[in-house]
Amino acid sequence: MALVVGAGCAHRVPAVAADAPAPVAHVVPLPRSMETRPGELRISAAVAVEGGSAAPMAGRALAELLATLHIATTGAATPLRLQLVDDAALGEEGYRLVVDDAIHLSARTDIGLLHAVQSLRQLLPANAGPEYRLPRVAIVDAPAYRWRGLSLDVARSFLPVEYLEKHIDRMALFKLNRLHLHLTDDQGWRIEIKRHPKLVEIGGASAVEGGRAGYYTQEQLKHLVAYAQARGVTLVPEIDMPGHVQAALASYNELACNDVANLSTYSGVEVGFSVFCLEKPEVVYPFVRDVLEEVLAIFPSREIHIGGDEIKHPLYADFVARTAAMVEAMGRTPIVWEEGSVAAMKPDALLQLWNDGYAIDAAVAKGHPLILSPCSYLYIDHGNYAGQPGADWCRAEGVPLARVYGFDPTPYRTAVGVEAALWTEFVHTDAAADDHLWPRLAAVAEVAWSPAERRGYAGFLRRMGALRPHLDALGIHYHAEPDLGWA
Ligand code: TNX
Repeated sequence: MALVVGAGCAHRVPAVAADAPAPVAHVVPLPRSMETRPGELRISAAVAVEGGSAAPMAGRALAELLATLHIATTGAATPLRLQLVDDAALGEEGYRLVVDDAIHLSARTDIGLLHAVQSLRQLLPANAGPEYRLPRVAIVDAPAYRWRGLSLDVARSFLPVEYLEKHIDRMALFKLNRLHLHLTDDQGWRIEIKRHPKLVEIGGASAVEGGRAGYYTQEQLKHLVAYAQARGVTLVPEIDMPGHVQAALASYNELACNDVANLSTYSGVEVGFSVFCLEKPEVVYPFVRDVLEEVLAIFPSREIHIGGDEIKHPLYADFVARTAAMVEAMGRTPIVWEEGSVAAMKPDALLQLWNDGYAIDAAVAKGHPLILSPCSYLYIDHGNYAGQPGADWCRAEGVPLARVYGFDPTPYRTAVGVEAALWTEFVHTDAAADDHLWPRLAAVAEVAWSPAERRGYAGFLRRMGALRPHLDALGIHYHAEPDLGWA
């Protein structure tokens, strides 16, 4: 098979002059090692793909890349080889990408090759042209952390399936691999539960003031799971319990204690006022079991988030312990927000850190792996700059790009990774979500992927600046970041 640069591209750019300087390699997140050699590889006619069929995810991503650039697969061609190799040094997700007189991608796994394709995509222009010039490079790359994610609050304000699909593609370009969906909260319940249909009939119809209501059917979520899986992204569902449950209480009043609940839906922005009636275990636990069974049947993720934040209740630790044990008994691993460290859980249960000042020693002593989301670095519901309307409770100066980039996960020895969070009390449209997510999420990707000792903000800005056309090609309404000269 060979690829030919397709005809019919509407906006052809003139071919590059023979004496033009060699192209520069711009890759975000920064690879573990990258050697640049003199010269370039010009692809003026075609590339011939070998080995794509052994790696379905990488093969699909490559086919999509070539289609975007109008590169076909017939005719005389530059070889492009995908190869699965048994090289333990690369680990699960690592890869090599070499450009000499051909393009060589190799990895131990399909995921590794997929990452190689994403790097290749960044080395190439974002848009179709008459020919392509690749820098001659030798990249050897592997992630620092296995968990590189974003928590997206679709409960306060709903985000449609089409947005999530686009968002998954964007995450994949930066090798982010966990999309944590915060599916339930006081203001909305977004996941269809067939045994309890009122959750979406009532809870799905509410939202934060000014936000969007709505919910996902199980069919839609299964589709999304498969869509993400094909792109190397795992969807991690969160059912936030036993607090943050007003939407559930409004749907099924019996989940509340008679004397404490205000049983209407809620559209304010307060937290910490709602809780399941933990004094009625015969009502609460069968409900929790039903919900988890349906959630687990949709989401194959090994890790399942059960919430556990911002609630004070004498039976709180007991609830978290029982619910975590239920998840374990179902063959999965629970994740709980940091407050859950008071509960007796198996050591493999993950804790998600979110308060900067949280004392983690006790959690670490119990052996719980950590997902790092310290709010003053990674809460990107906070402004791109001081004074941007929205959340500012954690850091009055906002969480600008430089601040996100400055997060150093290395002191947290038991961390499995890094996850930014976009809460949506004040983020109500696709464009507003984009504005908060980009370019900050690219910095999150680099913090989670690249070795801390190799990173540097100036270099990040240079590489990220060069990738602006890639963000444009993906239709992202990113923030006009002054540090990147985009303002
Ligand atoms: C804290 S972080 C919350 C969320 C809010 C967010 C607003 C966490 C586990 N809980 O309920 O949306 O702050 O920034």
